[in-house]
Amino acid sequence: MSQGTKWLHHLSKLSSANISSGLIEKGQNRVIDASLTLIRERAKLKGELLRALGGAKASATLLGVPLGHNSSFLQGPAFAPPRIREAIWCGSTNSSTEEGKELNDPRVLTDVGDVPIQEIRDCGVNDDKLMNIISESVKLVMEEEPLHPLILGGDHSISYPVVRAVSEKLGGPIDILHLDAHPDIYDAFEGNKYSHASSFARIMEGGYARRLLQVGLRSITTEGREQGRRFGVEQYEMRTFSRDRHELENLKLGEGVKGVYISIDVDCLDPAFAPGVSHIEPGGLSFRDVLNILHNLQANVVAADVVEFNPQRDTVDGMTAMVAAKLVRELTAKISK
Ligand SMILES: [Mn+2]
Repeated sequence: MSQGTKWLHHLSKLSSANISSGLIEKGQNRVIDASLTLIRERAKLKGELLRALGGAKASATLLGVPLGHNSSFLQGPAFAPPRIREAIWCGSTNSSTEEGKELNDPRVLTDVGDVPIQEIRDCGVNDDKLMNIISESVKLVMEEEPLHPLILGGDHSISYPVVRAVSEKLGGPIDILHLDAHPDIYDAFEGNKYSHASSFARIMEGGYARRLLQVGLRSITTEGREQGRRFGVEQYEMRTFSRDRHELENLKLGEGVKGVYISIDVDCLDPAFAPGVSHIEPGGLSFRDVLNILHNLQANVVAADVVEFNPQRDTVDGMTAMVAAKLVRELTAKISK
């Protein structure tokens, strides 16, 4: 039983004990306010410092969203953000990206911490509200020039509230490059509209994306293909990757829209490169395939996420944490200007 389900059990006991829902809701709202205040003030401080330093048009800003309960299988991605941060700054490597950006320059990379997902859920807050809190947190980062959100997941359900916030804040749809073994486009998976397997259905229904390119697919059902056609998704499957490679390694996105969002599910990679994921799916991209796609992409990348790293399935030496961290490092290079 998950932490959240346990609480719901307590909650039904409390309501049978005649504790008013008003009392519970008031307390929840105070916790939510306090949580958003910390993110708002950290973003404000980082924004002030970067504007005082000058010279940065866009700075990648880490925001962790440690949420794992919308996964249909394992919940380990809730523990990923601190492991990814640790790996970003691991002494075994230096602080340069491949094309020479310096990560220890705060104008390139900064951090506003995590949305306290588990603490908020511990207070019995439901998923409708939780998704709004995630969106609100992303908007708080975007309020502060030159901060651009770089989200550390979490399971893939978080991409829906994040993309919604980015699109609403920019005032129009964006183009999305989505790297994943799965299309995550079920109408509702196992009855959960917020499932990590349904986030891109919510994104497309909401009109937050003009183009959605899905790359790395190799676990796709009939419904996944039908939903893809219904929403006009450009689905690139691994079985034709050798044919599509040239096109995918020379993408130009975002013309005529507000910007480009990149969502990377770590399981887009072949499990040989990234074993620490919940859904092991052989036949995936190599790490260099992903870097070629990212490095050659011509686009104004306004925000991104790295999701579905599951530390509970990683090797003992944390190999997938380093892989997720390098994805974050190279996305930082893409976002920062
Ligand atoms: Mn996936």
